[in-house]
Amino acid sequence: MTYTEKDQRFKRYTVTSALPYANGPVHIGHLAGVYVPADIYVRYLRAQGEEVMFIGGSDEHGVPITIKARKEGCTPQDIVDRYHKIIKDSFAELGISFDIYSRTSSKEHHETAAAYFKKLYEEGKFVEKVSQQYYDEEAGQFLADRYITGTCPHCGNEHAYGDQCEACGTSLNATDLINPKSALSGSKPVLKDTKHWFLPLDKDEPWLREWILEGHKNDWKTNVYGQCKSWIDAGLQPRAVTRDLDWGVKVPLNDADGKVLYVWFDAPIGYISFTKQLKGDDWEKWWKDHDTKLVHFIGKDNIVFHCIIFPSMLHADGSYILPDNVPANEFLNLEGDKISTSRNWAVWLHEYLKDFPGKQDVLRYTLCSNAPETKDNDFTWKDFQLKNNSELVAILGNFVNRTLVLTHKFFGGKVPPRAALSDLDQQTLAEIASYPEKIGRSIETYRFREALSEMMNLARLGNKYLTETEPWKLAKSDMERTGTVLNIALQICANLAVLCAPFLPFTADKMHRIMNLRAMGWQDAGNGDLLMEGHTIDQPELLFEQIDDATIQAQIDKLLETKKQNELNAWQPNSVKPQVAFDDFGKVDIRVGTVLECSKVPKADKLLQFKIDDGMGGRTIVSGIAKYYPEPEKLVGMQVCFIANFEPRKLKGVVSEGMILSAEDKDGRLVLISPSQLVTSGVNVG
Ligand code: B3M
Ligand code: ZN
Repeated sequence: MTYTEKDQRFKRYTVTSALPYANGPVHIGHLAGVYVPADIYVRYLRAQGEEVMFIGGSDEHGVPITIKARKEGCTPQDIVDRYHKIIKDSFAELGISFDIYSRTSSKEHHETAAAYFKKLYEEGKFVEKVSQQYYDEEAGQFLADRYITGTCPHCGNEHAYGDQCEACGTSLNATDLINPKSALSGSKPVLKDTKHWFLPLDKDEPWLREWILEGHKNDWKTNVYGQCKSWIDAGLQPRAVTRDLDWGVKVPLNDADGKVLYVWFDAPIGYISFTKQLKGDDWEKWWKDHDTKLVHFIGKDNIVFHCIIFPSMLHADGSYILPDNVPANEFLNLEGDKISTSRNWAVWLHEYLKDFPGKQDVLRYTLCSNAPETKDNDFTWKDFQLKNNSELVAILGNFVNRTLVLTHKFFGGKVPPRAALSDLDQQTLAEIASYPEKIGRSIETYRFREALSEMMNLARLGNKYLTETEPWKLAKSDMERTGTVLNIALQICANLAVLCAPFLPFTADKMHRIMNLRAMGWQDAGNGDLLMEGHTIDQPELLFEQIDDATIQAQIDKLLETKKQNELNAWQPNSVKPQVAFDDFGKVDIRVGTVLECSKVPKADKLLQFKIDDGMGGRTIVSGIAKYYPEPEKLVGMQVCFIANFEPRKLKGVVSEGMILSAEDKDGRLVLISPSQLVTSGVNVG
């Protein structure tokens, strides 16, 4: 029984989650935005006894995958095979309970997507247009925008892409670039005619306006509704659904060699083709019956595709239902910075699972309680630790553990009988009854943070009840009353086992096991009689454990290392100083000398003191490179370059007669410059 009136109309639920690109692993941003809320939703519906299908899979087409393959010198298939496996396995380990997790490179998907296109083509639903696009004559192929680089007309960055300049953030057309160059061969691309098929979205505007702007004004999230409104108000344009590319679903027409379906045309059809793989001949009711509720879980960057373009594709076919809701989330940041696959600024799910074995629910909890439902949000490791230690351990874990330990201590692990009820007992039992609906309503309206915090409120209620009744003290004087209190506390535990399951499935399983609970549905919860008198409870085990500072610091250090690495990767040579005349250069007297002695300058961490054979009787030079040469005596015999006519300077009491030359590497390290062969001490450099 669902709680919102509207949902009573529906007999079954088709729930999809965005298909992640198989060009990298999944990170916490994907999880918080899409997969954790989707999984909570479907687990809840299943607990309600609803008929649900939860679809997931990898999006294995698109230009980023072909680019990655080129970079790594392997095939696109190699790339998607690698990441599909990592993604699929890590989702399974986190307990994301897909009914199917498939992939768009599968034969079934190619057939379904091609047939979908063919039907619309035959019914005249596309418009054909010839346009000019860049072509690489050496490589013999048309170039996707990302395969063209050139100078940005706005900021002069010489490495702008055909779709965007990453230096100034402007989005570009490939033809805007100055001096365009093909990333395939390096040659200058030429413009050439090419034919493509377009979905005439401009014609869809009237029904989209009515369906979304009027029909879903009140039930779609404001961020989703707002994006749709601004797209529609700006006027929709025909959209190409084919591309000149050799990786993807081939366009199923005779005159379409070298063309594939645009990745955003084929990927959402994946939801349908995976349904066919899962349900066989029975698939259609999941997509065509009007008593099926279709819900797409996505991130905000996918809103237009799921609210406007895919619905237009479904509408063009004519036999499909449209999504009832698209509860898109905003973005999750990491430690105050945008999550980025290319900058490796992320917490990767498969790495988390390795670093925190058995702690799937801690991540699920943190991501849900911090989910970017209405605005971008930040994940920090300190907050993760706090949520674990002060909420999961201190509230939920502590309540359940206290109750089970006391039951063992005073009643041998058997549920004690309930005697006369106090006002507080009655009030507490009445409150338990209100939770299934409170939590359920929030989940049904996609307010998962609120739902989770309600669930935790039930654990708080339990703690408060124990604090007020103090059964550990009661046991000294009134065993009957102690039994009543623990009976009620145990009922709360059993209710929590049911109500926490959508959020914390591993914990729920553990609680079921320890308390020997039968399988229960949502309707069973809210009841103060889940555990009968005399029912046996196994030995308690801790549900959660503290996460210490060192563990958290290790994760923070890993991110700091990434940050450092990114800075190094972004290194660029300094710009060249203003020109100098030959005569000016000639004023500097650079020579080669041989190190005779080298030692640390006392009381100066940074300085080394050199005695140099300069061919003129020797001299002393002090240089600030001690940090990079921890064993200065080893430099004896080495030849170095130095400025011989540098003004003498006193450094920490030592007079330095010149300056030794070194190169500063991009990480700030100083490296001595030495001639490539031995030369006579004192000769000039120039
Ligand atoms: N692969 C984009 C993304 O991962 C895309 C989603 C497809 S859903 C049909 O953001
Ligand atoms: Zn630019």
